[in-house]
Amino acid sequence: MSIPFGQTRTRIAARHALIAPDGHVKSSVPGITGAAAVILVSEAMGAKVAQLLVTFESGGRAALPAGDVETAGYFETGGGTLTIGRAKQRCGAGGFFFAPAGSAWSITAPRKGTRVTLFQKKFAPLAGAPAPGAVIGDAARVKGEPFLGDPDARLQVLLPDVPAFDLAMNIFTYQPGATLPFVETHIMEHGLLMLAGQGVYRLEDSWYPVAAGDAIWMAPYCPQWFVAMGKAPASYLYYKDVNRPAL
Ligand code: UGY
Ligand code: MN
Repeated sequence: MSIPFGQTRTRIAARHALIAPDGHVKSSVPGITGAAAVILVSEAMGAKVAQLLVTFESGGRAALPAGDVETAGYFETGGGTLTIGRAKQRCGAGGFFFAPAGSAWSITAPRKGTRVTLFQKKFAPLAGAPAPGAVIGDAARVKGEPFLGDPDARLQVLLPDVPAFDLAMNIFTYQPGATLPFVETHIMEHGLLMLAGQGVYRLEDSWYPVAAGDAIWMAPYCPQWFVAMGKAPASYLYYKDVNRPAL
């Protein structure tokens, strides 16, 4: 959509960012072909995580080599064949995966228009903990638990919350009017994609209207709060770094 007079809801601040879809620009990403890849969050804005939105054409592919980077991915729409090391599985919308550092992975034979979000970070090993294994799953099979006792704000934890994993990928779904129960301020960083619905996100001392398709970055200690608005539930996919010592 073209917006007159150079307006956008996008806002890039030092400690948080809101990236609205109207400003998306494709990047050439090594290993990703036949697809539009938009790097929504990266080290270039001060983040320690990268968040990519990849929209595949038919015949497109993503084939990433083994290295010190780990990847958590989520199929927002469409589907494709996911391979992580020796594991291979067809994923549809709602499919998710974790490819550990040291494992090559690929998405092949995607349906045209398949949208996949990738969160990538350098793996932080933990002495005494095993290396995390590959995960392939379906969000439809992960129960949403009430968040801090609120049945109208439900959290799906997609990856194992054990010391081996230094990142989490979750889906938060709010009924209209439901909120984060307080303004969170924490050491964990977030990358986030609005999947459905709309609401208002507080980031530091600014309040932003947000809707499906918007991406958000929250630096460590960025005060954050959300209220779902409108007549349909709002949900977002998000990343956070977890399970590592403070120093
Ligand atoms: O897991 C979280 O920190 C989550 N409650 N934060 C958020 O939704 N902004
Ligand atoms: Mn949080």
